Amino acid sequence: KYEAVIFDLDGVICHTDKYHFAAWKCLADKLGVYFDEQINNRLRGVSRMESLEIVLENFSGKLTEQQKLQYSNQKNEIYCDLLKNMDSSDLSIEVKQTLDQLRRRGYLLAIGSSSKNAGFILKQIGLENYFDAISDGNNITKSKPDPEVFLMAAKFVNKAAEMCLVVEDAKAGIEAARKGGMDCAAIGDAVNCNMADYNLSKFSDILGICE
Ligand code: B16
Ligand code: MG
Repeated sequence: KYEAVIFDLDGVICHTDKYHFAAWKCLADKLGVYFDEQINNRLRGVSRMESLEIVLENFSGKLTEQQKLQYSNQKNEIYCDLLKNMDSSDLSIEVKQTLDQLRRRGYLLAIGSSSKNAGFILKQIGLENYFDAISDGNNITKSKPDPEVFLMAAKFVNKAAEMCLVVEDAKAGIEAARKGGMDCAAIGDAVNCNMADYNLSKFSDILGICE
């Protein structure tokens, strides 16, 4: 049924949540804003600037656009420093073996991530040259739930939307896939929103869908 699989990166291929959390917490502490894991969960799949707006919901002061940009840059510097801790051990054997198996079965494999750091993360986990295409925060103007990032990924692998299966861990990502006319499989947190075509309890379950 499908010819390509488009994977979200953070929360699907690997887990950068704890680094996002640590970096936002650092910024929130500096601004004297309350921030916890629950708020961090709302940042999943959302762009950096939109994430900042969510972090600032508890901020009473007013910031100029330039200050917001400065703060989001500060967060990103802390985050990128933390990403240096990642290595090939952050890619699970299950994920790697499943990807290899999909490739053997003839599927094209792409990344569809909101992150502007996708290339760096893929390099850290040893997958920098692995995927047939990478669509990420650097080639889009609208972040998930807009379908742009997935439509670009489909374009990069030269497949129509109906031929692509999206794998996502965030509600914003499931919405994006649906708006783009793609079937989607939810994993992790996204299972709870009950909006996907398939719910995966583990990554290798994809092999049951893409036979
Ligand atoms: P950056 P994904 C998303 O990646 C993250 O889930 C989200 O928490 C983050 O704000 C966004 O990337 C932007 O990331 O600041 O690195 O550009 O899940 O779409 O792979
Ligand atoms: Mg994600």
